[in-house]
Amino acid sequence: MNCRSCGMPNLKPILSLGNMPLANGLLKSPEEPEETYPLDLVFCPDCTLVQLTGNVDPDKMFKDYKYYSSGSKTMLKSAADLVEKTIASEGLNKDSLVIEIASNDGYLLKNYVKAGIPVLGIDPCQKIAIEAMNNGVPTYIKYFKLELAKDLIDSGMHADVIHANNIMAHLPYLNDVVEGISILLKPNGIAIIETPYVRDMIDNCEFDTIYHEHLCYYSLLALSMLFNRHGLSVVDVEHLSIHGGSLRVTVSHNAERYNERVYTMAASETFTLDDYRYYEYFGKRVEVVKDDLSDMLYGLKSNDKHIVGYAASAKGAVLMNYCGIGQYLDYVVDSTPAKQGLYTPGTHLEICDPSKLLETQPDYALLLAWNFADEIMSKEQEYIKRGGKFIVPIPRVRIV
Ligand code: DWN
Repeated sequence: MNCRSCGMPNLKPILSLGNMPLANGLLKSPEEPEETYPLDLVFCPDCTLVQLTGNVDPDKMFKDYKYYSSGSKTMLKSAADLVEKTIASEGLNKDSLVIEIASNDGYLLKNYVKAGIPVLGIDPCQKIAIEAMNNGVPTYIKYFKLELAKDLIDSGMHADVIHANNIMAHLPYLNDVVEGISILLKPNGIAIIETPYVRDMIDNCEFDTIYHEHLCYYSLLALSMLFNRHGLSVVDVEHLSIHGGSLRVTVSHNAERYNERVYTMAASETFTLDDYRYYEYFGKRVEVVKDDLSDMLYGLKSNDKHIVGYAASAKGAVLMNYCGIGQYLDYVVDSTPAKQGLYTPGTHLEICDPSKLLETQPDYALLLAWNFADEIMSKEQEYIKRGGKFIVPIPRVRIV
């Protein structure tokens, strides 16, 4: 296999998680047959892109997607703040156009609609796109590709702003999408890309964010080389805490918009994230988390404690399957109506409404969406008051 970004053939192994079911492949019944696929992470020494070796058919993962971005107040607030900042910085108005790739349920674009700014959402999942249209966000039910970008241009569209939140990691045809962004953007337009940051994944041992949807794991250097290849410059960068640590990069054809923060972060990545040795021992640290977590849950179960999973997240599926801890959990709770009544991939645990937590009052809740720990624990004060405790697995296993 060659690098997904630069095409070079020198990929080096980082970590193999073995054969895994699809992390969002929720089952209608525990008996439903499910496919597993290899999950192998490699590093490209030529462009520093960390990536998976194999591809799974995108339709299997995204056509019946059950992840609603509006499911988290943290996400909604982050999106609203970004829109407010962008309207001001770009001087957007009724003659502008904002496009979002993987616009989900309209969680971000609805803020532009409220401000009277024309938008277009693009998302391949019909059910979620209908939710967006009900939010007043016009949405094309398609995958964003170069071909679609050309059709939009032929119909007279050029974008002042393109948003791409948590999608750059998911693309098997990287260069095709970035070329589409490049031709669709106005000369002084900007694309704002948010994607989990590979430095946080490695430093905080966030191995559960490695799953088949996430084909690529970006450093600023890798993103810069990818966008430069298509005539776009990274002109600004922010390091966000969302989703366990993300980069928000701004790219433009107009390199004069350059912010010194880009140089500072790129310098901090040199001789670290561009060096294979930085990734070489990640696997060994993952084994420590795996052993600590399974030892802790085994010990609690041996003392007749009851433990449940909190959040039927994609990362939770990887954590439970890789650490072999599904056997210690009674069930999983999740606030997403579309997930309730289904079963977790690989571990086949029933997904229930969070109200079940107070009904059965388990001794422990393993936080499978640890990136939303504050939001979730603030919601479950009653469970905690009654003596319930949360186990947070990443970056190190601890009871809070
Ligand atoms: O890239 C992706 C990341 C950004 O989000 C997608 N591939 C899929 C998804 O991954 P994930 O499922 O690991 O993401 P989350 O956002 O950590 O999972 C949140 C889950 O937690 C949802 O199923 C909803 C649930 N939840 C809950 O039950 N109660 C979330 C909150 C905030 C809550 O209060």
